[in-house]
Amino acid sequence: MSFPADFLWGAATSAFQIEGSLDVDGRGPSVWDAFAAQPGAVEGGGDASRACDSYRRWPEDIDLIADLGLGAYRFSVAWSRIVPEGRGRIEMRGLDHYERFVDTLLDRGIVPILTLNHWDMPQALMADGGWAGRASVDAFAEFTSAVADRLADRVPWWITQNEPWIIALLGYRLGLHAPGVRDLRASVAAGHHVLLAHGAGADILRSYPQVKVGPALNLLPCVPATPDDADAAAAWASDGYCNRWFLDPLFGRGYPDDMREHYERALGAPLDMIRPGDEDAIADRLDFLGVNYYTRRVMAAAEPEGPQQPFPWRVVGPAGDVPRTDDGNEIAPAAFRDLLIRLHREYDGIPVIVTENGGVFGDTPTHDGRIHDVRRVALLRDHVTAMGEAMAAGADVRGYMHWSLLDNFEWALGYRPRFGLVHVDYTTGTRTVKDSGRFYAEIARTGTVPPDPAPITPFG
Ligand code: IFM
Repeated sequence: MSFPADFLWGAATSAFQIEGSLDVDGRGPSVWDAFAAQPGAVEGGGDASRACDSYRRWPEDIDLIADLGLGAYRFSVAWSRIVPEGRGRIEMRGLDHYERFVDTLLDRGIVPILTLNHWDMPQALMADGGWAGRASVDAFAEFTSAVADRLADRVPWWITQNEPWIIALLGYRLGLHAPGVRDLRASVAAGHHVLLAHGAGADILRSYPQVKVGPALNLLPCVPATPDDADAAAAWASDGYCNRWFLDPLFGRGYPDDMREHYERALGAPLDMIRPGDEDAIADRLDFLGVNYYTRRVMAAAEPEGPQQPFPWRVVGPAGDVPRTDDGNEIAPAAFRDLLIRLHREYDGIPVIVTENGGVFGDTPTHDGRIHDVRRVALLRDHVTAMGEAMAAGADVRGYMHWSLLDNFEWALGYRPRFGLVHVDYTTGTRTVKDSGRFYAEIARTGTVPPDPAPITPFG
């Protein structure tokens, strides 16, 4: 199996998860600053005030990317470094920072893939309800314009929104992420405004002819737990909840009726936050689709049980002893292959960039000072192979960004889950390339998957 010569091999991070330096260069507070400060919100009580210290150590991070031979890097621009008060004043020191960063990537031959909203909305926008309020759409457009004015002449790939479903679910329905809201109606509104903001941002970005724009969706193949018709119906319904609710309007089909009915039943009210014309303002504004893939969902039919469980389905997880990451996710590369083929067939042959894929493996340095994360090597091998199979079946995949370049701040789970190709010692900030990083470097160098995990050679 060999990949096209111009295939983008890269790695991904986001600003809040790696940068630290939260009070530097005029940055304003974000919703995650406020959320992480609440007792019990983040496992281990950690916050992101230092994280990987990448706001200061970014030249070292770019050296790492270059040494790994990666051709692309997906990063995000911290919204509250650019618009500290959420509206109005633009902070030039923030723009200057990202301009230096992008120019250095380009000097090193690394293609920048820029994410605008990776969850760190300015806290000031909570006065209007954050994403649950419609004013968020205009605020996002202001942010997009400011960043585009400075960088659209040299950044080719733009991601408007990262994982709208997770923002709606964890941020506004379950309260497990910032801003910690627990309200189904607010969560539907938030998801809708995130999509509307994608539309508004895409309209701005598409006025720059060389730019390609898309959202990054975390997509979860939903499979029935048993051959029963009821479980098959639950799997399809759950697909409406996590996948089609976002895919269909983005591709000009409007919100799917089946899921709209589930929401209206659960809320006992029409979805009047979706106004006439909104679906048109979301539709057909993507040059590519960013796909974040981690695992699949195994689904069974269930009785709705009130606000905590308002829908007639539940996740039961896979039966038996399946391979799992250290956070319990099933490792399911075949579902990844099938997802990419499905997107190609059902969504107009859309070009895809795999904007995230990875897993939690807690390996740390052993006596030889190295990190032998053999399970991440296997995950990489199996998912890259699955992606190659999907491409052989016709899927138009243009790039693969492993999540993540670095171990980093994993939101409400703090620093325990390690996703990196590169280990970070959080006390000293020292970066050490893991065996998986070397293995991935070999994939990127050759455009093929080595038959066996890593011909390991000393690095650097
Ligand atoms: O760390 C996150 C990232 O910010 C969004 N996608 C999933 C990753 C792993 O949980």
